[in-house]
Amino acid sequence: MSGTASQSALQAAGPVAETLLGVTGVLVAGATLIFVAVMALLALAVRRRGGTVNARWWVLGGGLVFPAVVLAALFVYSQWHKPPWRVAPPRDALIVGVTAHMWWWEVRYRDPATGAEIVGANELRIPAGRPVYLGLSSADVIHSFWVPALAGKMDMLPGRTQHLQLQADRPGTWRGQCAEFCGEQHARMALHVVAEEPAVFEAWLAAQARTAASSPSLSPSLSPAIERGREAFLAHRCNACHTVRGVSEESRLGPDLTHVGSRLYLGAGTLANDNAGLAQWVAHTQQLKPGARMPSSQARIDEASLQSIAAWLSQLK
Ligand code: HEC
Ligand SMILES: [Cu+2]
Repeated sequence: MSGTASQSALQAAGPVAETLLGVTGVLVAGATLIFVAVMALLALAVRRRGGTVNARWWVLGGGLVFPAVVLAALFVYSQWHKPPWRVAPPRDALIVGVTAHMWWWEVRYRDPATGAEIVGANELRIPAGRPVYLGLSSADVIHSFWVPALAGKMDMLPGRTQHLQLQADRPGTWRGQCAEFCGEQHARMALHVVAEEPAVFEAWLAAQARTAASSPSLSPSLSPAIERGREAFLAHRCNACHTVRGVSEESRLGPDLTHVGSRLYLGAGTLANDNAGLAQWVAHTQQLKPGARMPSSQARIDEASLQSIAAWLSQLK
């Protein structure tokens, strides 16, 4: 799937992005027309020999009346075609909270059944065809939310909640990227939006609401190798920064790992999520994403424990 997720505002995949694309088209076409007209007048003026022009008419007409008319028309047009920037969410919208961290995204849903919070990271799953209303904030510096194919751009500010509406018309995967320089790993702060048929999305959300599938009370039949992974995770204090619901106390310094195995990528788009990727990430965090706020474990954790941690994490679907 990597590499196929579009990150282009020119391939709009939902009504909000289509509106923005339409406005952009009108602005670019208008600016091109005016530019060509001015260049044509310039060419005429350069070639012209002698004669007089009514300077007053040109200055008033071209410098005042024309821009005033064009800008007024554009103002009315852009107000008419504004994306939905409302304070309250539309009635049928799915509401999701997204908090930016240096350099990853925390994503929060409400369990429709219980009202409990469901926390994920770096991936926004949404139902196709339904508006999604985002509450955007930051845990540290200023970041910016931008998934060009689905919506406009919105800054994410510490201590403040901003809103953005987005919608995908069809199932698919799109890539987004932090759009405000936020430090060393700003470039490796990608977010993937996965839109699914509403029924598939509901089933996914219900699965995310459950605690870790490998909680011993839920599945006593874990293979010993995977069970060792859970023990090593706790023994090496990974839970000081990571929540795995049903396994350890809550901590929000790093991404929630309760269902880490169900995500496409690790480290906010840094590498594909599979068994090998997980082992690599945990061993060589600082080589893969220098400065990321997680230590490399290569020197502290023996190879067998690393492999079992990776095996345990990857089956947390
Ligand atoms: C000091 C806090 C801290 C500790 C300790 C820590 N991590 Fe992390 N971890 C983080 C942060 C922060 C990130 C996000 C890094 C980024 O993408 O910039 C992260 C990311 C991850 C990810 C990728 C999650 C995703 O969805 O992208 C995995 C998997 C992970 N850590 C596993 C572990 C394991 C296993 C251990 C123990 C060996 C561990 N971590 C110890 C802070 C920590
Ligand atoms: Cu950034």
